[in-house]
Amino acid sequence: MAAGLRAVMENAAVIDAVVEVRDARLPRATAATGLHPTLARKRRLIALNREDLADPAMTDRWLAALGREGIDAFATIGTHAGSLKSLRSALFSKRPRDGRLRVAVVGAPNTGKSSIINALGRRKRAAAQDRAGITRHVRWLRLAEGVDILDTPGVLPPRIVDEASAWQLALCGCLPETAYDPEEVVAHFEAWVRRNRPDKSGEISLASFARQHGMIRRGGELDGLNAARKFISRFRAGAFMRVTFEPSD
Ligand SMILES: Nc1nc2c(ncn2[C@@H]2O[C@H](COP(=O)(O)OP(=O)(O)OP(=O)(O)O)[C@@H](O)[C@H]2O)c(=O)[nH]1
Ligand SMILES: [Mg+2]
Repeated sequence: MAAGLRAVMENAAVIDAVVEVRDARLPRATAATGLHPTLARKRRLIALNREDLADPAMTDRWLAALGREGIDAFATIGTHAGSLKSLRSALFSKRPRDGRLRVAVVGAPNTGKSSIINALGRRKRAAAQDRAGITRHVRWLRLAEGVDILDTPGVLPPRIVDEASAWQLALCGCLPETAYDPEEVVAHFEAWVRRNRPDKSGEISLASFARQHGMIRRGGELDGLNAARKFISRFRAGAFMRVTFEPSD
């Protein structure tokens, strides 16, 4: 088990709340499953992170759907501390009057967990302290009086919920690079856009992307692999469109 998840699990008994970081474009496939049974019973707050890259109307629907389930959910941009204000206040409001609230962050790979911890902990980082009494090598960042956050997030495997999950997780950066073929991923995305976003299908073409970027081998053949890699990295930077692959209903 990865060190971060081990730290979270080992501290399960003293953790009061869990912030589950999901990718707002794939809120189902990046849901944290397989949580320690002790952690599964804790207060849960969900951050739909990378909301800047997701379809805003779909994010609103997700927030409403999670709200109907009684879950505190927030749309966040892990790299912008300002976007974490509501999440931060929700954590503070859960702080027990006579004690402290200890928070752990968990989520699928690359969903923005570390960014969120850093952004939440920024101002109080100097006050971070080791608590050898709880678990060695684990640091708690003091967010404010009474609220501490475990500085190592727990990484949980994403879920392949349907056939499309694998390429969508790959495209969004939640699978290791060795786990997918970039050209196949882009081909799936092109087909998805043709079906679901015909308005954009003219813009989403690996062949024209490769040509635009001069990714052509001697002999005129497209350098598909390198073009697909570059395309994926441009997608992740939000160059093409805001998109949510999984609807809330
Ligand atoms: N556009 C955008 N980028 C983000 C957001 N949050 C984080 N990032 C970027 O996404 C990348 C991954 O963020 P991390 O915070 O390292 O993600 P993580 O979940 O800790 O990743 P692992 O530890 O590898 O599982 C970084 O390049 C961040 O700058 C966001 O809300 N929007
Ligand atoms: Mg991290």
